[in-house]
Amino acid sequence: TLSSPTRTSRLTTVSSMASKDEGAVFNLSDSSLLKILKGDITKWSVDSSSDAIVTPANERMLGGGGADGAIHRAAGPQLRAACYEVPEVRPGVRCPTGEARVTPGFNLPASRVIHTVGPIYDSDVNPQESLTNAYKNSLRVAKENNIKYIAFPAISCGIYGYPFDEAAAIGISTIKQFSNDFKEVHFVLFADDIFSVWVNKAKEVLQKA
Ligand code: AR6
Repeated sequence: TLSSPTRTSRLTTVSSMASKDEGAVFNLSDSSLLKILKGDITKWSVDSSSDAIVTPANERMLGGGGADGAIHRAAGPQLRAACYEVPEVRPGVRCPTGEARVTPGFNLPASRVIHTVGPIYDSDVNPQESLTNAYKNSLRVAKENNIKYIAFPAISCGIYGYPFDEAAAIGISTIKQFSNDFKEVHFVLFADDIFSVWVNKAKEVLQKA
């Protein structure tokens, strides 16, 4: 659950959702849930140490603005130092677009941070494929690290300019495809508009829990 002093985050099923509610739960498979929450991903925590948050990074992987900047600030300078240690695959590139890398979470409530790089919508040759790969590879790295609870932001939907509805379709359907290895996959979304797009897409693609 989210623990933020300034927000109340109540989970509810879609059937009883009212405007004051801030979360929705869906079945991904017989044994895994999707939770769509509104809030700040830097505050995300669950009652398990097999957990990770995903940061929407850039190829350099040394921090930036948006959610990635907030995650670096909350994790503390050790996160940047750990990123710096990730080997470059070519000059200035630690994590190519669509790939993922893992570090500890340091001062974050989450144990690990999975760094992934979504496409810049207007310049990527195949943004659909790159965004799908960012989700797939984040889940693959999570699985390799025995993570059972993972929280995603809306990758590429800020500075990188991906249209929300298309990004929600890719995010939710890719997660559904790879959900068997996880107990819960969460989306933690900052803004009302993105949150409603995601809940509506999940209603289209998934069964409510
Ligand atoms: N918690 C949850 N979501 C957030 C938070 C937060 N604390 N802060 C912002 N968002 P963006 P991108 C939302 O721009 O488009 C960075 O400079 C935000 O409203 O963070 O993938 C990186 O270093 C939006 O819906 O990521 C890269 O250079 C979503 O998170 C570049 O931005 C993603 O927006 C990546 O751009």
